[in-house]
Amino acid sequence: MGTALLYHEDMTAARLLWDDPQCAIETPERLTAALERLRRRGLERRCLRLAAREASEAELGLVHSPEYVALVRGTEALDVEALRELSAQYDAVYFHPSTYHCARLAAGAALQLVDAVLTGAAHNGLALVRPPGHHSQRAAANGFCVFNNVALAAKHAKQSYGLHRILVVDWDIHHGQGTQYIFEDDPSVLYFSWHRYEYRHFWPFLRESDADAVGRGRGLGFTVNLPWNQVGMGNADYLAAFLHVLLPLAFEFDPELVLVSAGFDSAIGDPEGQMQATPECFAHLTQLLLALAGGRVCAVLEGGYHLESLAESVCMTVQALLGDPAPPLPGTLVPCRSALESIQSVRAAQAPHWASLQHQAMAPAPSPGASSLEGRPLPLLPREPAYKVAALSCRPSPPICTAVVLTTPEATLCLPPGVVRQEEAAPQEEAEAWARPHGALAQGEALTVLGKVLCLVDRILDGQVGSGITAIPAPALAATLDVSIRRGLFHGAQRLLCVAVGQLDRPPDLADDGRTLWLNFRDEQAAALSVFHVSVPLPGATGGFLSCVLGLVLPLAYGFQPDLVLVVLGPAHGLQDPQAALLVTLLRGPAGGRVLALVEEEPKPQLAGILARVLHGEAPPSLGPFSAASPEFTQALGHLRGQLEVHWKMLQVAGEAGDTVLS
Ligand code: X5A
Ligand code: ZN
Repeated sequence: MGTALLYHEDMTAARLLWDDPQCAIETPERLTAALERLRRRGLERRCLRLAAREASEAELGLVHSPEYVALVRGTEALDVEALRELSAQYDAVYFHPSTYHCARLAAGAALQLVDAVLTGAAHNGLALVRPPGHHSQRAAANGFCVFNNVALAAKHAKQSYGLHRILVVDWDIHHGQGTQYIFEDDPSVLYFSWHRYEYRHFWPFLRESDADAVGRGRGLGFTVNLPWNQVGMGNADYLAAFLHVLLPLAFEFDPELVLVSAGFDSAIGDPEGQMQATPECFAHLTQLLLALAGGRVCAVLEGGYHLESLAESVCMTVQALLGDPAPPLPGTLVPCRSALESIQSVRAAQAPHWASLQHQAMAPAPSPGASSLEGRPLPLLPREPAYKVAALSCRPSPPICTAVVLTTPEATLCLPPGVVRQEEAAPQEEAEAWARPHGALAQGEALTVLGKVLCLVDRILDGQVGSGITAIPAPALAATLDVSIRRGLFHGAQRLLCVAVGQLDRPPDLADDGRTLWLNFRDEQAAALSVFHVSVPLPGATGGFLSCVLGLVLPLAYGFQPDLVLVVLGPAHGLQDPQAALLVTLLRGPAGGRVLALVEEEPKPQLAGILARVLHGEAPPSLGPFSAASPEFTQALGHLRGQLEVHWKMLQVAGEAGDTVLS
């Protein structure tokens, strides 16, 4: 088990044999650069290496017409002049005598990757292939693509494994119109694509790339297009697209498999995309997708033409597939106006088809002066200097072990390898000093646990341990949390996010100075008591839980950029195990994986084990059938977001506040 990496050297054979500026960027070096970097980073040897095989003609027939396959087969025997003539019949395509072999290997690699993941030989994986696939259609090559590798993989998963719900995420910067055409009337394949569009002034200049193309017939609502109408989209824009468009629909869809058309021309430096997202962004996107489909994510390379940016982004994707924590996103995260307009338009176009977008009446956002919250400036990181592609340094991989503090024997928890027991503790006198204000911690087991927790907080902040879980006797939970927050701040955390679920009070004498952000889910009215103190009602339905997590918790968490996240499951937290697992999984993103979970050791001692596994990079289980949030809940949440979005820009879902009301 682990991450599969598919490749075959023969795929470097095809290359452009004549002068054609449009096609010149699709080179063999794209593959060698990516593979080289994976080797240099020690990532290749952590993967399960599989050699690609050729797809059979019968397999190609899952998507392509026999005549088209025969035509491509025929190119093996053509001379350069004939190749050039045939290529000219398609838009942005070149053929080489090796193209047929390469394209069959590319398709075969995608099929084999699906086989590896669906047979359980691997958890997830990446196929490094060329030619790419997502522009290819039933009987046409297009945009460097010959066979549609990802569409073939989806058809294969349906046909050979009987899957009913497959999500295709196309993060390449071009619209995969080929994939869209192949599945536009098929409700078993949800196709999401974002793409440079510029109001149809960018290749492939199609009307059907816009947000109002939503599929047809039974497939209505299963095509999701997010057109970018400006260049320069960055990490905040991509993240907002995932949190506010893709992920709500994806969780509602509940896929059995996720296929990624993983093009990296959407990354900074790419001559085609002209976007600004940094390589780390792809680690976050991958990590977010791993929360779906039990982590069965198959990424297949599409575009990506800036070799340095491509190589680095591929490494980030593989690291995330391997379960490593994602490096924090550089810079402040504020989506741009144009991105928000695009997000708003696709949400409006999809709202009739998805329960998770309904009743999202957007309360007019208060103008800064009208906000009930003080206009306190946010302690955000200074803007970082412009990203220098050439100056990327070799990053050592961080220590990623997860430590647990338990009073019960871990045998009952089936902890995976790599999860260690935290034995080291702060000296007794020190623990006593920190415990002093709290009677509940004065002695015995609670004090022993506290000594270990103090040490664990330090070790996470120092990077010696990736993350941790502590099971605490119920009477000591609130006090241990209070001390953990103080210890984190004392030990150098600049910003500490606390997500408290259940009846837990914010420590009363905690300064509201922007160093802590306190988010509490409890049986109460939604309320923003300050910019850094937010209370949300406990959602009953899975839909309500998801809109809280995707629409509120993660935008706040990513906007806050904490050094440490404390997740506390307290009295009457009401979360089912899969919900708790999902919350903890997703909170790894904003803090470089530095999460400390505090749970009550009773009544569910096995919860600590479940959380240990997800903190260690295992995929959370599915939430089960989707149930829509009540309109009242959605409205309360929307109101809260309206109050907070003036300060927390990642909450925004519309370009022009309040000018659209979805019903
Ligand atoms: C796979 C891919 C791009 C074609 C661009 C043509 N194709 N101008 O990125
Ligand atoms: Zn592309």
